[in-house]
Amino acid sequence: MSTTETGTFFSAEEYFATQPPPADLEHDIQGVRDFIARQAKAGRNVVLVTSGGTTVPLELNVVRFLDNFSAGTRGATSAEYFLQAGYAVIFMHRQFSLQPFSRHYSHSTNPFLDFLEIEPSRDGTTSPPEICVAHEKRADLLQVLTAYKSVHAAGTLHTITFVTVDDYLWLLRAISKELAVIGRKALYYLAAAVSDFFLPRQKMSIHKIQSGKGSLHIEMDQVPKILKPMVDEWTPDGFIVSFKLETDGDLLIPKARVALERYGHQVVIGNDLHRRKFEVVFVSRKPLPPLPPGVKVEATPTPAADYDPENPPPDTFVETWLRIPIPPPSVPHTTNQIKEIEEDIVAELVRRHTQWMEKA
Ligand code: PAZ
Repeated sequence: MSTTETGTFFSAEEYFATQPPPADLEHDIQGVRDFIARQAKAGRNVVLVTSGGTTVPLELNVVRFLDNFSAGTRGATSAEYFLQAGYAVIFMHRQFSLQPFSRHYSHSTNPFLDFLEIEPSRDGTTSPPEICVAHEKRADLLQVLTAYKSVHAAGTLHTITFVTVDDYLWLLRAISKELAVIGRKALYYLAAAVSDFFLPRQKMSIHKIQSGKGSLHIEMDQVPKILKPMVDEWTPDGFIVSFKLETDGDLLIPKARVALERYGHQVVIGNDLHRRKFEVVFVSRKPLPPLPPGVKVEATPTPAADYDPENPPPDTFVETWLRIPIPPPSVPHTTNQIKEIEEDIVAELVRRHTQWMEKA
């Protein structure tokens, strides 16, 4: 652990040595292990989709916590498209955030009860009234229900939940290590909004923080950058896609490049908070030119002495923008007929992952 003028920095190792795991970790991971074994036997690729926001509790007996805006739309929607593409999905999501299939009937945008109608009993007296699905809702519901039932029958979706940033990090490490057994067939789609700051257990108040002493000052530490050990140690052969959210669009590409350079994973998908449903940018390293026949690379080349990873040369990277038309406000977003950008994101990733496996 290093303490500087700007705060305390935990390495991933120090973090896991000092912050306790979630109580059900062993049990949850056994479920994941069994799921992966079944999918490996069936020869399927497996994607870990993380989705929704993490919380940062402020007290051990937690009353208050820091949260973020993510509803889990990106993750839940993408999971459906991965399933459609033949992947098995481990869906690791914030408790009570959106989930594949049921997301179409979220209580706030498309309440389930609005789908149902009461039909008076047919003979008018003896039998109770019947419940049926409103006629205009049937086509959409049938489509969602058919996909949902077939995924259940195939056993290709495994769901696991987190609440705090601690839960998230412990689960991510454990699942990555499990998925490492299928090597390049594992894809990681890290769409969850993970807090950059946390309050270590050792600094937390046991009981509810009391008011009456004026303003509240809490100093949080930085969450360790876990992509580095994920790439280097936990799952070195996996195809790892991280997301970067910014509110200043000009920062998207530079920050994505720095992340790729620092952590060495395969793709960063940049998205602007207000445009994320219609526009994303894929940032990746340019493929290296093919080596002459017979030449082998023995080790990763050492970077030049003046190389600054915080400021990598721009010609190392390639950016691909994906855009879909913005639907007019008159179109209700509760119908399945609207184009979702996740369809194109997933199609592009499946293409890249397939190439990556073929190269092996
Ligand atoms: O959950 P949602 O669909 O509302 O939002 C998705 C998102 C913006 C959280 C995701 O696309 C993303 O960028 N996740 C990473 C956020 C980050 O930079 O930590």
